Amino acid sequence: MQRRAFSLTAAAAVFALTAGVACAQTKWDLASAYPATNFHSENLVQFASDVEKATGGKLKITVHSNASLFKAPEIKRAVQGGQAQAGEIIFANFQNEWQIYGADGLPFLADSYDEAAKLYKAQKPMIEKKLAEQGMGLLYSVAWPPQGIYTKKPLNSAADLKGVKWRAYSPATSRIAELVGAQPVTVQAAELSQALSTGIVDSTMTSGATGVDSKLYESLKYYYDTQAWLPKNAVLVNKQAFDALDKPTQEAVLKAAAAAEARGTAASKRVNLETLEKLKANGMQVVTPSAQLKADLKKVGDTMLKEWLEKAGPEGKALIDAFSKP
Ligand code: PCA
Repeated sequence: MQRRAFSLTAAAAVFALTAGVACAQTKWDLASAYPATNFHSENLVQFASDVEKATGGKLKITVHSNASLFKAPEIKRAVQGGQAQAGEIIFANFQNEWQIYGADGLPFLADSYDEAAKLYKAQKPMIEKKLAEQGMGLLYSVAWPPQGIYTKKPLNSAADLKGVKWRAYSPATSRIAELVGAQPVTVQAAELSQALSTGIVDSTMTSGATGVDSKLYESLKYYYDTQAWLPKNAVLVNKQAFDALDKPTQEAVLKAAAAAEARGTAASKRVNLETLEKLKANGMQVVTPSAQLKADLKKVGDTMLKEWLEKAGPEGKALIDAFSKP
């Protein structure tokens, strides 16, 4: 009798233990650099909630937006080192590390949503391979809306940009400034409003989305809708953290990521239209660039593509060939 009671207790204990393991929750931190109300950030929160739901709470991802956990340029390294299990970066920030990361930050190489999607298709296998070598995986990627120029004064040609204090967020946006004779100052989105209000910068090239996020209409007057390129954000995962998940959880993450990529891309297109209207409603002049300004910027783009190809070597050529295939 006593023996039987013991074995029942033991069985209960084993059961409790297994159930405990099965219900154990894994917690991930996901670092992001843009404000909580930005469409990328909202998409991340939805992604996290989809994963939590699909896994019955087994994987809980906490999104830390607005560079609250790591600053934009630090996020990639943090994910690589496992200080954050996941994080959202903008590829164009890492062009100096590897030129292929910067391809979608080049002016007029891919300047519409369709072209951006095509460029992504060509970049993706190369980027996935590089990230794997760096101990990371690519969960999904979403393009920002097309990039235009914000200024205080009207722009008839690129010559009007001489000497302006130009806020850059990437090596390519700095290079544009150099080529037009502006003074580049690198400032990430989280500090953009402050840099403008303190007069550290008085122009930038970014999307309508960031224009609204950072209330650029409070300091700047014009938005030149140049639609020059659509840089991509990407959500990266630490490979070890991903590999530690059980198979069904991994599958749930990948499924939610695919949904987030499609949802985020649709949101980007919607936000592109909405934010230009919001800029106007807040008194900003949204202007179609003059033929001269367009021609000047096209020349900047041509120079930058040539420079990029020189630095990127055979890999760069392979990417452009894959992208240019009909
Ligand atoms: N907004 C981000 C990157 C591209 C964009 O549209 C920024 O300005 O930092």
